[in-house]
Amino acid sequence: MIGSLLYPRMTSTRMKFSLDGMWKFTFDRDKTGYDKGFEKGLSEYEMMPVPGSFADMYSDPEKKNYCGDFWYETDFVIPDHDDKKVILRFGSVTHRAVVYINGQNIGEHEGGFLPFALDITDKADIGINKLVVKVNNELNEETLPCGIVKKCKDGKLIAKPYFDFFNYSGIQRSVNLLILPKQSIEDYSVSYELEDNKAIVNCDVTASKSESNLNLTARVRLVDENGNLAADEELDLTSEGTYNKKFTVLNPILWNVLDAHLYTITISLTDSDGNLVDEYSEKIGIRTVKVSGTQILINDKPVYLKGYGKHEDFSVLGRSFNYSVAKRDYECMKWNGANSFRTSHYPYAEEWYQLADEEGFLIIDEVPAVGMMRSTHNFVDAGTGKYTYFFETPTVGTLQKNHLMQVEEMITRDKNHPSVIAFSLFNEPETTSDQSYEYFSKIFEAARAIDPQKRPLTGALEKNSSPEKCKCHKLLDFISLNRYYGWYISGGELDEAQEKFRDELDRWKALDTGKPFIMTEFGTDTMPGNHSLTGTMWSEEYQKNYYEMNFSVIDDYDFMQGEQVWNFADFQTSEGIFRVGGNRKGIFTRDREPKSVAFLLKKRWENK
Ligand code: CKU
Repeated sequence: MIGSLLYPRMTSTRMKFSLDGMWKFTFDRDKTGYDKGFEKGLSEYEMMPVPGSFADMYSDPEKKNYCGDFWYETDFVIPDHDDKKVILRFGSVTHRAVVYINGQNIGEHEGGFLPFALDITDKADIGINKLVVKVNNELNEETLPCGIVKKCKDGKLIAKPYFDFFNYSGIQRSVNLLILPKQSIEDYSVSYELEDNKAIVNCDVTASKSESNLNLTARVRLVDENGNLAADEELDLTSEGTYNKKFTVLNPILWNVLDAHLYTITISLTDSDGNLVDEYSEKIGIRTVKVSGTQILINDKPVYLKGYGKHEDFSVLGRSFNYSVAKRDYECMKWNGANSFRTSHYPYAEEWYQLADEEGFLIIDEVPAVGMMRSTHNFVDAGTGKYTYFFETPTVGTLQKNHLMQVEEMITRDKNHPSVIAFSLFNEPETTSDQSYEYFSKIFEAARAIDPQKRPLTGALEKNSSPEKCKCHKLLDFISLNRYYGWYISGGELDEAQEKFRDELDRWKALDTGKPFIMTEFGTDTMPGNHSLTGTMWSEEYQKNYYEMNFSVIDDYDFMQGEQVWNFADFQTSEGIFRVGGNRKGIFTRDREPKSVAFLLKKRWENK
């Protein structure tokens, strides 16, 4: 059971203290941390920012590429808090954490891109406490994302990801201390149906249980962006601690694509004397998402997705969240007429979704199920027909458990964001075996059951997942294709590439899936400033020619309902002969300046 994943917020009943700052930090190369009593406090350390990705702090490659155990420590203060409970909430720790307070193990978490909250009420003292976190960033075939670790002769570990982004790790998102009422709001969800001039809102609330077991009343209040009260309803108790109400909002101001309108929702719990016990407030948007035939509908109107596959990636910051970078990214995306992005290849920091809610951006929210093909160069191998029997491995059951857990955590965390219009449950696994179908049908079934809004589910398919061989596309509500015709396939030969691309789309058409398709990846590595009148590969001209060709194909198929180019910006990867200072498929450079193709996209997207 996962604890409350509600975003940490102050309200009249809740206090929040940030633990961000410089923490003590040390690597633990020989894994002797416990022998040295590190869980009680670090005897050797340097200072490290939290949040932060340690890799980009260093000049020493051994430290930058460090793989294994490492430790963080900070002191924090718990103020006097009467009869309240104390929660420690990590935005994410990559890839796994064991947490100690004053030397005592208080909890663990697997997975590097989702939050976890630990109740430390009885495990910490009022006054100063010592918090130690043992982190590990190793990858294997049972973790999300997948990879392996190479052990060198001297015992050094090197991460070998089965994915194409740098294995940034550490405490990469904020850490907060929360002081909450003993009986508190654990979770809530909202879903919508639209009828003429009204929205039916279905609201569920879960309250935590406590020994006192007070008989609480739950209420929900909606206030629109102009400050008008749109609903004020008491919920019905459905079982101990769970409440529900379906109510109507008349003349709702709908949240829409690039036209965001938000309501403030306030959930409250009161006792039998009418005293406020807990209150939680945030912004939501009323809108529906459906797939109908080959169209994706927002508020029953078709939408064409224009935008990007992204990464959380920036120089020095690595994968840690920064408001200024996020603001800049939205400005770049709006500048060239994008309306959407996919959180390739993991759930991003929660603030990305809050900004999208405010901007009217559409997000395909992806779980970190990437690298489900046994290859450290699967971006190259994918096009070749190479097959690695990934889902035929006996340990796949453990991977599946992890996968299910992270799907549950992601949907629980992100379900109320109007910007989240779909969940992507995988990126480019091997999908041609019966085993892969069996594996993924469970994942899709679970996701469908968890999401209160029953949003469309998808997954990004690579080239081997052809219309003839892919066993998993039937699980998807819309089909997402990652295709590199003109780069990994027929690179430099755009005529041949075009033929092959058209041939594949014709074969999908012949299959008559009846579903919408979107391109979730297509692109070319491009060195900014590298120009070529003959349009050779890696030049800015080639990137433009490539996209022009791809667009001419996409435009000929009605079932194509979106295009998300790869990638928004250049990003850091593992080093290798295929990468020049990282992946260069950005439409923008890593410092967010446009390559020439950005203007081509602007022209197209502003008119599409
Ligand atoms: C991208 C088989 C293609 C995989 N796709 C995944 C993505 O993470 C990579 O960065 C390809 C690329 O640029 O190669």
